Amino acid sequence: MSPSQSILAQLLAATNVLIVTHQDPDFDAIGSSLALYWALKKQGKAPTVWVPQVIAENYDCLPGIESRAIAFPSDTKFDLIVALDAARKERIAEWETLPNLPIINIDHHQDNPEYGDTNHVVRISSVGELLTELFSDWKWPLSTDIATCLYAAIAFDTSRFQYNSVTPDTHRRAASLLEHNINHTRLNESIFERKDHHYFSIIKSTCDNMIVDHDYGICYTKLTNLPDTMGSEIIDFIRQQEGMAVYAVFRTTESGDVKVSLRSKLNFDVAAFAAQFGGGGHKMAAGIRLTDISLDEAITRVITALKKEVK
Ligand SMILES: [Mn+2]
Repeated sequence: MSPSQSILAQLLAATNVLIVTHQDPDFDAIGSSLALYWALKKQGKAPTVWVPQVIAENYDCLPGIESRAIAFPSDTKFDLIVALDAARKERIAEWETLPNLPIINIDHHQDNPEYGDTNHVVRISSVGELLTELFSDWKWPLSTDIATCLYAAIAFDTSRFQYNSVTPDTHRRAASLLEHNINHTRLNESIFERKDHHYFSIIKSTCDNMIVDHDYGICYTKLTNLPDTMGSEIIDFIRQQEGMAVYAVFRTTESGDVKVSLRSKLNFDVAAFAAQFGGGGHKMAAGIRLTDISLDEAITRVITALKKEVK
């Protein structure tokens, strides 16, 4: 049986389905979770989306966001867990709390070790796009709510359809979502254009600390107080600098670690590069976490290694 049909059979056999996603969830994580929530409800199931973290106000554009469980719903006896957009089991928010049940792992990170009991890991723009394909495979009808959540997930993970993960099928699937009377203009505005004063002060620090190395084609910056949810926004901001091969954002975390976000524009494989520091991700987008190191030491180590690789 294909993973798609096996997942369908398990979902149809279950009643109480627990939907989980990665820590510091983004619009692909939450949008996909809520899309599956609405789709399962349509099938007569009792799904629960568990997001044990504070999420920003602009997520209120996603229908069903208020129905998520914040505390673990320990009074429900679940049949099945579906993990969405979580590259590793340890990336699932509060994964130690999960009951011992079969896990269906639906993801699009190329370094996903297939930790689930059933795995559907596909190289595709977003989990939102992957679910759009699965629902169509299963002949599950869409609704405005489902389509809104899926569209938000795809628009976010492709940064409004600009990444090279976007294929003709991505647009065909997004088009099928637009058939369901969704307000994509308002959705995009809510996802991308509700920045506050704090955002612009971070942009200012980003510019003040930015190094553009034309000899190596490396552009990077450092930040000390960047909220986790803004990681991708800052790297997307600096990648607008022309003529670079690799972009990096170095930042300290609350626990004192240093997180490095990497993006590639030419053919440089940042996932392979990140692996030498224990990091991972996609060819064009990857990350590293370094412990017991200062921000400036981390920059020296990573940039020195990067210079050896890019040339
Ligand atoms: Mn994703």
